[in-house]
Amino acid sequence: MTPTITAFESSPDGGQGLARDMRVRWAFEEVGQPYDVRLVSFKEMKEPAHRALHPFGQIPTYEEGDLVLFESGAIIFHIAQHHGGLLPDDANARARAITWMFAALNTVEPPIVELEQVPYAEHDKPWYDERLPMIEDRVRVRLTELSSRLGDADWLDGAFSAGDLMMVMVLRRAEGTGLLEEHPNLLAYIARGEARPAYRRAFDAQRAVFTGKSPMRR
Ligand SMILES: N[C@@H](CCC(=O)N[C@@H](CS)C(=O)NCC(=O)O)C(=O)O
Repeated sequence: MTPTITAFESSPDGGQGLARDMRVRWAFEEVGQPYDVRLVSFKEMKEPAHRALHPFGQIPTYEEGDLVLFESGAIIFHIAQHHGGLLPDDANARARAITWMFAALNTVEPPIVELEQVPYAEHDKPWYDERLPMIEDRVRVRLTELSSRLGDADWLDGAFSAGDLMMVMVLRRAEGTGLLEEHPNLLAYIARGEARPAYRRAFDAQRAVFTGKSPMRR
């Protein structure tokens, strides 16, 4: 059965691959699993029919037969568990790759998302000028730590895994802040991820939604 995911009908980033369906699309492309996409408007995301799939009224969701999932991490983990190519066979290496998925989502992504949100949500608040550099520093610390661990390796733990897929996607959200530029190895890491044919196919498919060329538009 072909799984169906949900994605923005109209994305705030205009199709730059930042909306979180991009991660799921990339995972599908890496493992060679075809998928369908149902586009949802912001209004539809908050309506009961979508909330039945996603309690927080967000994208992406995943439907396959009776199974409904939300949270990009859970969806990618599910895809990786059921297909070869995203998690190593060796049990310990597999556990470490899963650890990197969690690290991307729980440790690296939160300060980056905060840095994204503060400028538009709090720019008119009296604390803004003090708070912004504090959040930048939090991101800087995480990037420095990650950069130090990555060193001159291609990927975080041996071969490319779902952990790298998630980390590259999370780091991409920091593009434009100037903070990634402090770590040439992280820039090269992101570029390696973006150069993967599966990434390109996923990016082009998401972008096509916004250029009106998507065959999957509904
Ligand atoms: N932790 C969730 C975050 C999902 C999320 O923030 N989705 C965004 C799009 S990238 C969304 O639906 N935003 C609209 C909203 O929250 O109203 C995941 O990883 O799937």
